[in-house]
Amino acid sequence: MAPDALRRFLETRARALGFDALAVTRPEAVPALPERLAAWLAAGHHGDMAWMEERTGERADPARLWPQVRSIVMLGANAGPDGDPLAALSDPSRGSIAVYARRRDYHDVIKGKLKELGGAFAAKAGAKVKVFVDTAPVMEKPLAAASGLGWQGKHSVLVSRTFGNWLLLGAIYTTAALAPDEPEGDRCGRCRRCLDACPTDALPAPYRLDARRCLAYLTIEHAGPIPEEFRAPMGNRVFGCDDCLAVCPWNKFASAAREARLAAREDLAAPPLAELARLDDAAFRLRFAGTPIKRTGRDRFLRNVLIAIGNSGDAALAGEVLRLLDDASPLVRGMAVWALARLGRLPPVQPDEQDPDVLAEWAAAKNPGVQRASPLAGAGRRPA
Ligand code: B12
Ligand code: SF4
Ligand code: SF4
Repeated sequence: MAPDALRRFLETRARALGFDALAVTRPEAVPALPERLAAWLAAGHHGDMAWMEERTGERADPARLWPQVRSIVMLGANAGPDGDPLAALSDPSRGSIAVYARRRDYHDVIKGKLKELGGAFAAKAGAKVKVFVDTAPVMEKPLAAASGLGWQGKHSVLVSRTFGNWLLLGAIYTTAALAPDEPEGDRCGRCRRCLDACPTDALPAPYRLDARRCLAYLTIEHAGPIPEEFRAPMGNRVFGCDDCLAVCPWNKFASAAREARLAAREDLAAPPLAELARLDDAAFRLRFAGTPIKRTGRDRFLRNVLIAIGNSGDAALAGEVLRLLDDASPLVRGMAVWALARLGRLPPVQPDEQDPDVLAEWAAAKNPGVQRASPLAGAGRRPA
């Protein structure tokens, strides 16, 4: 089949499968990637995402991941919100969940579609394909930018002129030779709204994200207690963060997700914190089945919920927290101590606690004047 006809075939199939954007690039399109990834890792900006340190050669160079790859088809699925994505932040009695997580897990949805598209394309083109979404050692944003799907904004996320900040990405590597599209130029100009909107100064400079300070990382990827300096700025964000995305002026052309399987679940827009604090393991799995939230596990999620309750200023929520002082998870017990202290409801008697991290929370709660050493003191802060 002629390359033009193959391209048309891809576009038609992709659209029918629910993808909203498609463009093609070459594996060697971004020669600066190994250097940029190495600099990010050397600065420690990946925090404890040790998996980012593995297979860096393959991540930064598609031809090392798969020597036969000749073209890369980048795909975008619009997951745009149908209202103000930050609305939940103004109600401290409720949890705020990132837009991408208020729906079915995009990994499952997009992976299925990519396999179907890739399979049909392979058969038509007589070529081989490999499909990736998120978890493989592939740098999806710079490849998408090179293909012209958008550009990497100063917050590092891909911004599209049509879909704003809300495209989720997937990639098809193929042995077929397809004509590459033109990259999209950077349209950020002098704007710096995303840098200024970040509640934790996680963007120390344009195009540089220090994940250790990012609430998306701290609430989703980070396994242990959240360092104290980030707990108050977290507000009621219980899973992920959209602040830098939501303030971008390019969202003015964005629309709500059209693909039914990526439609937002109403009950995940702003769930009451009191309800979330009552989730045991089984109830957590039932409530978040099929969503990205399920993957953090109940204990990490409750950690976030307790911080949000501590920040709510609502002493009526203290009863929900008191029960959790003897939860089986030290992570949950520790944040229960912090939340109660912040609400001014810490009981005078400390339970028979043995865990060193929880004991440290008790000590800090009883001696609020004593400054705790931050594992990140000064890390990635924007110069004043
Ligand atoms: C690790 C990861 C995270 C980490 C680190 C984020 C990061 N910025 O790297 C954490 C957990 C913090 C995270 C958060 C989020 N993530 Co994430 N994440 C990834 C993942 C798995 C890898 C990203 C990566 O390679 N990082 C390494 C760094 C070095 O690469 P980079 O960000 O492209 O960095 C570039 C800049 O530093 C740039 N650079 C350096 N200097 C200069 C100078 C100039 C002038 C320029 C132009 C560039 C430049 O060069 C680097 C390479 O291009 C991708 C999926 C994938 N496999 O690609 C999803 C992915 C990036 N995440 C995604 C999403 C949706 C999010 C969140 C919005 C989720 C949320 N709402 O909570 C937030 C956004 C936070 C933010 N501002 O980035 C989407 C983004 C979709 C899009 N439109 O871009 C992706 C692509 C997943 C997907 N398949 O859709 N994520
Ligand atoms: S908010 Fe401004 S600087 Fe940030 S990505 Fe959007 S246009 Fe670029
Ligand atoms: S996701 Fe939130 S915390 Fe992370 S860089 Fe964006 S605004 Fe900052």
